[in-house]
Amino acid sequence: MLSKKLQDIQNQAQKEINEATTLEALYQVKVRFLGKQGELTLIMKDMGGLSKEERPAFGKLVNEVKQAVTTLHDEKESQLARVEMDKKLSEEELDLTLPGPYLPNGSEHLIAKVMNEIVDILARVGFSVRTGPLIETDFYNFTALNIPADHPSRDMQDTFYIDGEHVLRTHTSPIQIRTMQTEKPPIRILAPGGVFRHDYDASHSPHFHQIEALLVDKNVSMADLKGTISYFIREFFGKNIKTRFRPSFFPFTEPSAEVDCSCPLCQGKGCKMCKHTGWIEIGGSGLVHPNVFKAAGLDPEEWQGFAFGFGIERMAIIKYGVSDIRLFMENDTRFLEQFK
Ligand code: 2NL
Repeated sequence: MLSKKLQDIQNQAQKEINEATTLEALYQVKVRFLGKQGELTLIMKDMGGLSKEERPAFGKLVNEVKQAVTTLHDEKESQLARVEMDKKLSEEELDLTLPGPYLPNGSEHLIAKVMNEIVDILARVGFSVRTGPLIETDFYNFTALNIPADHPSRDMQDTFYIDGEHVLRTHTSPIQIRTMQTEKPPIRILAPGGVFRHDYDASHSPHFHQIEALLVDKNVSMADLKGTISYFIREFFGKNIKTRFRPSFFPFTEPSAEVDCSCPLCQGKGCKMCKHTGWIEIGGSGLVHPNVFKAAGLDPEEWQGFAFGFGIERMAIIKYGVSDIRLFMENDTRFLEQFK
């Protein structure tokens, strides 16, 4: 009786395994025959009607049937898995050429862009970049630059003092003093970077940017200075922009000259930006003062040099028509993205 039932279960299991067409259907068959409540599990508990002697042989038989059904199931399972995977591969398509999700890109800050433009132009005539600390000593920021003890730029009103000895650098000239101390002439360097002055209104920021150039060699004259700056202005603003030098005074240069360019906005005809003069002041320049050479450890009888300095914000405003210096520090992406 019981072995007839076992035979029926095996036949039924084999039939259902053969007929299963999906992995899900096959799984239901497995649960029904081989699961914890499955027919081949429960039949073991039906052995009560058998004698003690008959039980081991029947148990063995059940295990053989279980094994046979399991083998059959496993073969069918791997066959169905292959079929389903083939179906998936032929139906689903992954288009690797589709664009990815939109991620906004950052953009170079206009100050960095203008700095890089200036560096690139002067690199073509032999200048290379040096940098230095933002916190400087009184010596590098003032004394070595021939700025006297009672000079107004040393005043607490103009300079951020860290302590009696240290300041936030008010220009990038200290970089050049340090370079003259550590490198042998000839020297052709650019000193770009942030500088700090105690000054804040519509047209002044306490933190702004400068680039200075220094050349030290033998037989350097104002002609070299004028030629280099005129070349730079033509390359930076355009071939039609003229350069003009006006006598001036800086403690660290002698002679000194202010640098103007013909107004790139109105081509010199006169407009609001150049205050109807046709000219715009863009920086200062001069031949290195002998006292500066001495402070940096160079003999002014042996070496001459020229230096000049420009404000980056001012150059950017003139070239790109920026209306307000505060835009440079606000980091409003609507402003920044315009200079990609
Ligand atoms: C300006 C004026 C200038 C210099 C910077 C300099 C540096 C050394 C020696 C001599 Cl180490 N001079 N720098 C010279 C003349 C003018 O900048 O109006 N900048 C925005």
